[in-house]
Amino acid sequence: VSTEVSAAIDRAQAGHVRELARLVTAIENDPAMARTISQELLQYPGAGHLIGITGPPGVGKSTTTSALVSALRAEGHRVAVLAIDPSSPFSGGALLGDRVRMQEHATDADVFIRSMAARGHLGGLAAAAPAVVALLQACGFDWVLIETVGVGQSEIDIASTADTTVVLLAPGMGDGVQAAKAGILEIGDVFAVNKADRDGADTTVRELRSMIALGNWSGWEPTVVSTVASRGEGIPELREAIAAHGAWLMESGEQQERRRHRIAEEVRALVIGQVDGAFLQQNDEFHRLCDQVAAGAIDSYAAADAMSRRILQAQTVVE
Ligand SMILES: Nc1nc2c(ncn2[C@@H]2O[C@H](COP(=O)(O)OP(=O)(O)O)[C@@H](O)[C@H]2O)c(=O)[nH]1
Ligand SMILES: [Mg+2]
Repeated sequence: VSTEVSAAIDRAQAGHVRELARLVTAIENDPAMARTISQELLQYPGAGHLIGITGPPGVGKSTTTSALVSALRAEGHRVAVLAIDPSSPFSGGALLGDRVRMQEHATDADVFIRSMAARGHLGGLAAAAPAVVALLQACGFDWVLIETVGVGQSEIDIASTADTTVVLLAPGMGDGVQAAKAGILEIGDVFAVNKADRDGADTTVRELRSMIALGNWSGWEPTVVSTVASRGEGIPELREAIAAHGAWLMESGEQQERRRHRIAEEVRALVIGQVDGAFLQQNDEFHRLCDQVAAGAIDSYAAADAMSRRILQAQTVVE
């Protein structure tokens, strides 16, 4: 298996797009393959810029992402886009819209666009996405943009483990106070108030800036830009803000910190996935213990202890 995977990675690195797509699918669906791919990728330590783009549905993430891709391509970079879709186990729906939004890049061999869902990966997206990023970086995409809908906590997590997290807001739908409530004020390195062609954009920008000014920032103080992504306006400023944050990451040593945080989140997700897998394997024992609790023979804590011991004793907890 390992030599096959190694050959597949070679082909993907040589620019074979369908092979790359197959490997991504394998990471999503096939735990054994994900494991082998991860081992093979050890020899290609990933390097590059990982940008998380998050915000509420409809705010313009895909449009902004597409515009950023154009800007990065103009600088000669190879760019991969991962659109994380937690809402549906199937591709389609909202992602169709994303595809339309990014169509202009469809024929560019130096742009790889892919949507992904957790599907069969026991560690969920939090484990699958970093593995895919490692693969993309090994295949020479020096910029990887991850678009996630900021609805569930796990999606915010994925975006916030990026090197630079860009949070998109739009006038009216996400003013400063709402942003603070939703907890996205803490995760943004750069805020883009998109749809600045609409009323209230200036107010949103002002509000965000004053909320940020109230914060006690020891390192990077988040920047706020305004954009009209659909017309490409403000994209150079957004690119500039991302570059400035990237420079700060390097100078401050925070780059390494973020990488460590990313690894910790990935490994944590893998462990949780392994425990979930062990649960599935020990399903009968699990229900037997629950029956005992129901019958009043043991209490829930004793059942949990017995289950934990069982899982830890199981020789292999994966696959
Ligand atoms: N008026 C206006 N519409 C925009 C702007 N940016 C994106 N849109 C539109 O907003 C809709 C949602 O955009 P999309 O990029 O799919 O949002 P996403 O769900 O966050 O990915 C689309 O119809 C876009 O054309 C903008 O700056 N101004
Ligand atoms: Mg989108």
